[in-house]
Amino acid sequence: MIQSFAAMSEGVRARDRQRIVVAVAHDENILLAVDGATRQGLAEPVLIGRRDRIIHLADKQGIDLSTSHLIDQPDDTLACQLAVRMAREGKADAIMKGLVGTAVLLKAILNKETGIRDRELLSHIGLFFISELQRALLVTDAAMNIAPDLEAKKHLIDNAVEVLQLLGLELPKVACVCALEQVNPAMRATVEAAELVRLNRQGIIEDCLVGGPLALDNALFVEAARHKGITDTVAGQADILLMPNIEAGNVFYKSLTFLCKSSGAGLVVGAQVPVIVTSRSDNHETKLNSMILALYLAAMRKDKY
Ligand code: COD
Repeated sequence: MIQSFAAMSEGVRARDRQRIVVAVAHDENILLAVDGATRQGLAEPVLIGRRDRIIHLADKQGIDLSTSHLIDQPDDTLACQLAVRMAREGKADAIMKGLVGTAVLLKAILNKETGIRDRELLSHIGLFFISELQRALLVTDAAMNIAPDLEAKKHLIDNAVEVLQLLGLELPKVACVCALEQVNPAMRATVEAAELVRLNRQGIIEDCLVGGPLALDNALFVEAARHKGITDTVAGQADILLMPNIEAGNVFYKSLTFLCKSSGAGLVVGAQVPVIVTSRSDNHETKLNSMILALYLAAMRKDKY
């Protein structure tokens, strides 16, 4: 399994330059992040948005746009639709959200006639390399599926497993994160966790080991699980944290990013190309990592399919 964003970046650089299309690109932070990726030889950017504003912001920051392709589209919704169309036509390998609400871009991606759905459900994954764990940790869903039911959770697991397999982990361990380790009918997440474990044992959820219900500490740390006498095969070894809902996923993602300063990336997966949906508050490193992860996954998918 690949062990860092630096290693992914090497992998991306070793291949033909891929295209990132930025929907609503007239934003200083986005242009700086894209410029970082371009200067590292990672991507060829297509910038869709207010052309005059993009040029003004680039001038202000000393950003060289000579290798970028600019498309003037002042309407945000149309800019998102164009980015999606480019991906559908094979003219873009990844999409990046610029100065536009996440839901506007996601709606363009989900559109039944003109969108780019690939798998049954699109979902958000956050990937972190955390030194205390000495392994990659994937968290889902922090930004797209608001209150996934059992069926949706099956798809969240499938999407997350595909990502870790593309990164080289054959049999990821999935922890269904809850507030405790026992099934409590008053806590829907614990009931669904037990059901997901059953579906995994029956072979309906494949290519991974599912455990739960597990509290966060027992999902991540062997010592914590041992201390409580938990025998779940995933306990202490989770590669994927399936969160009960978007609030839990989002709070955990942001705690890692802002409190722990972990090296992370965030993407929407399950579309024909990876979609980078970092928020304004994400730092430069998170934006760059997310581009690297998107391009690495796009390349691995091309090799696989
Ligand atoms: N994957 C595939 N299809 C989907 C998904 C999905 N994740 N979500 C909805 N669909 C399909 C539905 O089946 C339906 O056919 C169509 O899309 C419209 O469904 P709605 O009406 O439920 O969806 P929308 O368009 O109102 O909203 C979809 C969003 C993803 C925009 C919505 O779920 C949302 O706003 N999510 C939170 C996004 C957000 O604000 N994130 C920022 C927080 S960090």
